[in-house]
Formats: sequence, C-alpha cells, structure tokens
Amino acid sequence: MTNASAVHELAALLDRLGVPLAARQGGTLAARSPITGEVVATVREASPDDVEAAVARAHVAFAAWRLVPAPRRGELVRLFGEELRAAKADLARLVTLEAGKIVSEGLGEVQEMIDICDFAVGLSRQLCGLTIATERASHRMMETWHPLGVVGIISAFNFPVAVWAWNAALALVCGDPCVWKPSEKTPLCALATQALLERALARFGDAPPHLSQVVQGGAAVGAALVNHPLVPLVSATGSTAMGRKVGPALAARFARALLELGGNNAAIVAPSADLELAVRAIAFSAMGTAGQRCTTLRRLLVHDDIYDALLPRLARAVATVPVGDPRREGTLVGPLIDEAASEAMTRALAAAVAAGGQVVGGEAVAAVAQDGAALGGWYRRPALVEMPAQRGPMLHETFAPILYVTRYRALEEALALQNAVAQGLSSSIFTSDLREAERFMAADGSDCGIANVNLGPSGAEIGGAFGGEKETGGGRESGSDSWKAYMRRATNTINYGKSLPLAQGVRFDVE
Ligand code: UN1
Repeated sequence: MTNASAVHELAALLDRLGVPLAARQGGTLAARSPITGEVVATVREASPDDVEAAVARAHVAFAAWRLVPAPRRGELVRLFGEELRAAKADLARLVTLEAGKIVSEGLGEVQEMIDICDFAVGLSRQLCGLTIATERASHRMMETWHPLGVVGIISAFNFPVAVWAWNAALALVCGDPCVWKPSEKTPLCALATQALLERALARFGDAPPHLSQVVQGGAAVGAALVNHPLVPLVSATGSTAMGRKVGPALAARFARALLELGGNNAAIVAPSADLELAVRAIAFSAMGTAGQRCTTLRRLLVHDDIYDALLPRLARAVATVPVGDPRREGTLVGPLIDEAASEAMTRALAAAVAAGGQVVGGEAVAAVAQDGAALGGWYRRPALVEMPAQRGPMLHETFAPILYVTRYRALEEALALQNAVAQGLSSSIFTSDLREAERFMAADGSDCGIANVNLGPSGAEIGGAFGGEKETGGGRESGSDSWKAYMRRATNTINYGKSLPLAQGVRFDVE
C-alpha cells in the first residue's frame, strides 16, 4: 500500500504494535511523516515533573533488578528479541513511515535491534572481571562488575529504534533500568518499541515494574534527565551542539556521559583501489539513508591518478539514483526528515559554490506515491561537489546527502586532510596496497573511532564498539566491551592468610 497519506496505515500499524490510543492522540507533540509532511499523530509530552517521577520509579526498579542474576536478566532481552522478530515487518514499516527510510533500511534497522539483543543475551553470561596477581602473600585481587543504576538514553531521529536498543539491551542485562527520551521527530517509533518490550516483560513475568520508560519531548525533557541525581549514566546520540550541553552538565555532577555526536567522515581512494567496489561503497555510504547517518560519507579524497576515472562514475550514480517515496520498491533515497534539513542542504551547497565548489545534483525532487499523488515531503537529489580544496562547508557536518570531493597526491597529505576536521567518528580507505591499508589503521593514521579498509565508513555491525573521538564525543556503544560503561567496577582484595602484609612494603606495626 503506497497511497499518498500515511495516516490510515499508521493507525492500523500502531494498533497492531500495541501502542495505546491515549499515547498518540490529543497530545502536544506533532508526529509527522517525512514522506508526506503531514501530521500523523499527536503524542503526549512529558513535563520535567514527569521525568522526575519516571526516574524515581526507575530507581525503585533498580533496587530489585540489580539482584536478579544476570543470565535471568538476559532472558528478558531474549524474549524481547523474539518480539522484535515477530513484529519486524511492522516496526520496520513504522521506521519507514516516521523516519523516511527505504524499506530495506527500515528492516535493517530492526535487524540491528535483534542483533544487539542476541549479543546482550550472550553477554549476560559473560559479564566477567579479571583476577589480578597481587604482590601480597595469601591475597587474591579481583574485579567485580555491578549494576550501575538508572540509565538515561537520548536518541536521534535517524536511527529511531536501533541506537536505543544498543543501549537498552546492554543496560538491561547489566542490571540497569532505562528512561528514554527519543527524538521529538520520531516519537511513534519509541512508543511502538516500548509496547514490544512490554510484551516481553509480560511474558517474563516477575520483572519489577518501570524497567523501561519513555519520556517524550524536547530539550527541557532531556535536560531533566541529564540533571537528575539518580541517573548515573546518560547515553546521548545527536548533534555536537547537544553534546556540548549534555557533557558539561553530566561532568558537573560527576555522572558518566556516553556521547555519540557529529561525524564528518572521509574516504580516501588510492591509485590501487578497486574502482568497481569503491563506487558501490561510496554510493551507499554517501547517499544511503538520504545522507542522514552519523556515519555518512561526506568527504572523498581521491588520488590525482584516478580522479578522472572515478568522478564520472560517481556523477552518474548521483544523477541516476532513484529518489522518492521510500515505500516504493526501487527507491534508494527517501525524503529528508524535515524542511529545516532541506534548508540546511541548500545553505551548504551555496556555501560550497562560494568556496569554489562545482555542484552536480542536489535539486529538489517532486516525488509521487504509487497512486500518482504528489508527496509533500522534502525530497532532494544527492549532490556531488567538486572542491578545489578542503574548506568551507566541507569542514562541517550537514545532515544531508552531500558528498564533497577533492584531490590528493601523497598518502601523507590524504591522511592529514582526513584528520583535519573537528569530528572523529568514521573513516575508510580504498586501496589494494597493504602498506597503505596498514598505515591508515596505524597510530599515525586515521584518528577516528572507526577506520575501515575497502568498505565505506557507514553501516557498521553491532559486534564492534561504535563511536568516535574529538567532537564526536568519545563514547563507545554496542559491541566489544562497551558494556563496561553500564556497570560499576569494584576491585576486591581478599586476605586469606594470617598476617597482614601491607602493599608497597609499608610497615605499620602497633603494639
Ligand atoms: C547513527 O547514524 O547514529 O554504522 C548510527 C552505521 C549504523 C549506525 C549508525 N549501524 O551506519
């Protein structure tokens, strides 16, 4: 079904997903579909007092949940994974309708949730600490990992469910209740996700109430969460501007911050690159999700020797990529999230021209639904911008499908350009030269949290730690040992002897 209006389909979808009518009618927060621009629901917003109450309830839940054995906590996440599998098509469709993702990316986002659930279930039996050699006879020293407390989660519109799941799946097995402030641009995805988790909780049976809560709204709601003394960790995904407020507020009360902020990701295309593969990887990472991933490829650094071979192929990809209704089969680039995003794209392109850039594409596209009706959303053809040098808007993140391209001659120069931006999330190099690949990943190579070889900077899988340096905020979410952020570490030393040797040879003998 791809009628122009998304309203009717959404109502049926939300019913099936178990979102109560009261949560999505008569509120003050307008949920829009970027496909049509229309308001599809009005969601109840939380007040700062509501946030206070939610955290207080979560804190009560913490007292009980932290005592539930971790593998049993994992069982809840396993059940949630089952609910996600059962509802995958519906939740993915909701992601398409509310965030504007194409069908396969909507499905991919829910798959990312399922994957992190599986990971967290395994982890629930592997929350292990070290045993460490001690310098004192008849002593043992070890680390124990304990639940941390209520975790605040602030998420962005572009991954309206997966990024929450990265945090929540880990937090729940680590023994922490969650309070989630989703993006005010995607409140329905949060309500649906919460409803699915509640199904899992009902099947689980004896979890304390209020393990997971959603508080809807804008910056004031986020601030109430960030400033709450009973929230020892806030994981926040969004703009660097947001992180600049959240980070210091958390530091002021010595709470932990897990920040995943802006990216301005580059790829280097070396002379030995497999161009066929590079073109496909560049197309996906620059134009996928309409350029609205924090991992989106925004800067392409191309060696002089292959520049003239690569550029026409990229220009063709930009000119021919199907832009339009993300519900329609074959569409690869859906709408931008809203008018402000489209205006930001226009401004960046004007700034690029002023900085000497030559733009291909970028124009507005008149999209139509399957039934031929015009769609009111903000559709833009991706833009390819040849820049004489890395400057102007190329140094900033614009959350839109703009790929800036510039030339380089020596790898050193490319590495310097790659690292010469304020952000440090993701990066990649296309090369068949082992030395270049290793150099790119070495200590004096890419300065990003993610450095890939022969694939684009976007589309990471959940098993790795996800995040980046500098203005990206330094946090790591998802796989590897990211779980440690959600627990507190205790170092335990046990003396099983009869004497009391002091560390460092200190003597302190009393009568
Ligand atoms: C984001 O854009 O905030 O690596 C997250 C990727 C996705 C996650 C992106 N797995 O592109």
